[in-house]
Amino acid sequence: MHVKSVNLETVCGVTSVLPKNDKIEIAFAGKSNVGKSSLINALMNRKAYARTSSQPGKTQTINFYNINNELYYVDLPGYGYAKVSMALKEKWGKLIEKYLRTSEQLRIIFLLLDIRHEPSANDKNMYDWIVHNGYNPVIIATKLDKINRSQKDKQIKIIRKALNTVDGTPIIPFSSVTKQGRDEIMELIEFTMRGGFDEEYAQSQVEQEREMNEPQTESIKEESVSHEAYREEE
Ligand SMILES: Nc1nc2c(ncn2[C@@H]2O[C@H](COP(=O)(O)OP(=O)(O)OP(=O)(O)O)[C@@H](O)[C@H]2O)c(=O)[nH]1
Ligand SMILES: [Mg+2]
Repeated sequence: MHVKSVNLETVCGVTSVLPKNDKIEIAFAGKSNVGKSSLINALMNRKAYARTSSQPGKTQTINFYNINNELYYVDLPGYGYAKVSMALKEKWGKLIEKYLRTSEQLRIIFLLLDIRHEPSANDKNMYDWIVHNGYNPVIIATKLDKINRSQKDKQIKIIRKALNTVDGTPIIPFSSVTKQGRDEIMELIEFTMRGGFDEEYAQSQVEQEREMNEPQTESIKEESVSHEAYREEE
């Protein structure tokens, strides 16, 4: 998708009325400071259109970014922000939940997790909520640039285990610094815009996961097969 226009169209605080949009919505959920606004900037090809901060609790409203008049990216306030009073936390929680429950255009909820850390109880609750409410869960493991390449698979396994992910849950490692993972996320968004985050996609994820868990010799065999195919094409 070529990004032609972006517009922060609606900003909702705890007392606002949520918009009734007529284009599909894609929401970004996750703990405060995990990188939701940074990911949205990367997807919009903008450096700082969505406000980011090294201080947790930057996004305190639900922000609807209209992209090309085709869809919305919905930036949610982060949960687990310690410096906010219990009363305000509760209000934010209610606002987020109200949005997730009542939006008629919401197609995917991306759940963002820091690739370096084991998911928290809040992350687990969010993941379970997504699954139980019939959404296809998609996890984005952020800040990939902060770990060594050799640690990646191990961290993904830790996340899978802690969340007890259902079959077909993709975990896409992403870095807003190197933009690694951006194309894969974009592909998924385009797939959703065409109307289908369907069984076929879920199945391809199950297969990918299985391949990852297969002993090394298998993947070497596969590599040589694809090499063959490549040669034939030449
Ligand atoms: N190294 C690195 N830093 C990142 C990455 N993504 C986000 N950050 C940094 O992490 C901090 C928080 O990023 P935000 O995008 O504001 O996080 P958020 O999830 O929107 O946070 P809230 O609005 O508080 O909920 C900022 O200092 C970002 O620059 C990443 O992939 N790699
Ligand atoms: Mg933010």
